[in-house]
Amino acid sequence: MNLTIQTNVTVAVAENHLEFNMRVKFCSHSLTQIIKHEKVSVNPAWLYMQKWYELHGKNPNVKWLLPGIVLLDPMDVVIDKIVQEQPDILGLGLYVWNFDLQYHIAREVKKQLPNIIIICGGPQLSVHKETETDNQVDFFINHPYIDYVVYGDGEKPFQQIIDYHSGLLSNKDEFINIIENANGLRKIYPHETLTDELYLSQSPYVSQEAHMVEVRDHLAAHGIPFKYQYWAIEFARGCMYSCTFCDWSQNLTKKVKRRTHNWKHDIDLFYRLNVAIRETDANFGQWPDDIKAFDYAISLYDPSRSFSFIVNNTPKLKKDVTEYIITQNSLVYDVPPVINLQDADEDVLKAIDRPAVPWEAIVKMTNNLRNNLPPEKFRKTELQCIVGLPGQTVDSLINSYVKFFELGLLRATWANWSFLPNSPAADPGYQKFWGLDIKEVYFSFEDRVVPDLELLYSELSSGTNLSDKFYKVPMVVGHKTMKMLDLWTAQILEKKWNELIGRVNLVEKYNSSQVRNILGKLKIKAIKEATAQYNMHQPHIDKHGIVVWGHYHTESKLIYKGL
Ligand code: B12
Ligand code: SF4
Repeated sequence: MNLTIQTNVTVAVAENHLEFNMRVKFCSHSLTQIIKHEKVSVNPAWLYMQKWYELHGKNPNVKWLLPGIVLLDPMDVVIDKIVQEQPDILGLGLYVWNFDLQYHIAREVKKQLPNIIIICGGPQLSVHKETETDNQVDFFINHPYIDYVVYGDGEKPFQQIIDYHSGLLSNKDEFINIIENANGLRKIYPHETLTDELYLSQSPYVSQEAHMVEVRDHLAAHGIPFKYQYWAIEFARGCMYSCTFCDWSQNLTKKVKRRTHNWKHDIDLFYRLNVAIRETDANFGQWPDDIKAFDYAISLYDPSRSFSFIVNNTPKLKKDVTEYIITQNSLVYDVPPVINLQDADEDVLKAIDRPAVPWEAIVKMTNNLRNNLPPEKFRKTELQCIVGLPGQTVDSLINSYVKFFELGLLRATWANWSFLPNSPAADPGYQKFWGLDIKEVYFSFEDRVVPDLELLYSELSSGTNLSDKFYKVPMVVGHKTMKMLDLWTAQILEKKWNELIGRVNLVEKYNSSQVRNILGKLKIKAIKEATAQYNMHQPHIDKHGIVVWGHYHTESKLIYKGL
């Protein structure tokens, strides 16, 4: 019996190899599932690569294997499954949250399939950079299992590499956006921004519906039902601004390129697929057509189905459009209104080169939201900010909380500043000016027992594979106006504030000077707690040069997910 199955499998693989002389696997690998978020974002890069290849590729016998969207299994299983699929080319997308895991996959797959061509692309790679501080000269010495790195737009270079290794491109003279591993040295090919009108005039989705159904059903069969699948959709690529913490388009261009095909066909397709969509755009709503697409999606919305189009990234300087989108998101889709601010302090906003929006415009928008939304929806409004930005202090954050309170808003989320190697802040002059302290920070996927903190630091820093338990993010953990202890204080203050607003209705009971007093008291408690934690972690941080971002409870030996 076993023998028969074995024989059939072998025959099937052999037939595939005859039919398809190039088997290509593309993995963007989101971590969302491991972190147990309910929503899983489906990165569309695989569809864009395939669509470009359909238009410009030379090999008619490419077999596109099922893309890796989410890490659905433990790492060894993920690797085994890729090896069993026997790809000729493996493309891996590297982001700040997964780069280490992607390197691990590449290394292990190459060991087992030595002839495979491994290509890495995505925003977390800066191998094309040639500044003296970037440490990229040795990239291929450190990562000998990678054959090519792609920077910037990936569609054309990916096609070129497939064609070259299919024997259908005689040389590499026309290569763009590629860095080749030339026996450990970097061979850097020129940069080009994608401007191909044919590609931009065609839907990247419509001709690939069958493959999308396959991926959707695969995710559903692996515990991600349709309603938790958020498929990313692109209307325009690029951002005209240069906020220093951000690396939109890997900072290679500030030009915005709009897709020109009829978006209605895309929306209809996602409606048929019955999955939610989200934009990949930086400033969705900048163009009147965006609003038409948003409204069209709303016209199709049926709360009993999984399709929706909740927009997150609104145009920075068009507050009327932002207000419209936030209002509709809340009224139609019943999600909390979200205002993306980064900070309320003008000096901080200047230090991060944020496009200037006068505070009065935020006040006006908030007043309109208050007037147009039912009170229970308005109360849920959330201000999205970043903690650890240059110019911030614990007191400046308290000022921001008070400013938010004066708007009638209590809920603020402060994301950490993930350090992105292609962001303007990566400039050595900027780093030096602000004294940025950048470290590899480890987050645990869940609260877990750690008998010995030193052992944990030592295992993580020596590269012991704990990737199913911890993930790593390079982060700004301090700078000249906010040291690491202040940053920890700020995060604990946030936690205490959230506990408080969950219990007490501050807006009804207090005025702003009373709220400032309350925050002052929370700050004293936060400093005490942060100092105790910091003192415990600091010797290990100093010894190993990394940080474990979790509150450690000495009695229970539990390390918590956050501070
Ligand atoms: C959707 C999205 C999310 C979702 C889902 C993320 C996820 N885990 O999957 C949510 C909202 C959860 C999210 C959160 C965060 N995100 Co986000 N997010 C995006 C967004 C808007 C769209 C991603 C996408 O689908 N892009 C579309 C594809 C086609 O573009 P692409 O991925 O860049 O791929 C192109 C090229 O890079 C290249 N390419 C990519 N991979 C490969 C592979 C190969 C082999 C080749 C040849 C080429 C290639 O070719 C593609 C086509 O040209 C991007 C911005 C953007 N427009 O890309 C930010 C972005 C990816 N996020 C970013 C960041 C920083 C974050 C956060 C860390 C923010 C924070 N501090 O909390 C968190 C981390 C979340 C986590 N731990 O998972 C950064 C990442 C930068 C980096 N160096 O990695 C981006 C670029 C935005 C930015 N500049 O700030 N994010
Ligand atoms: S944060 Fe937003 S506005 Fe600023 S550069 Fe990035 S995408 Fe553009």
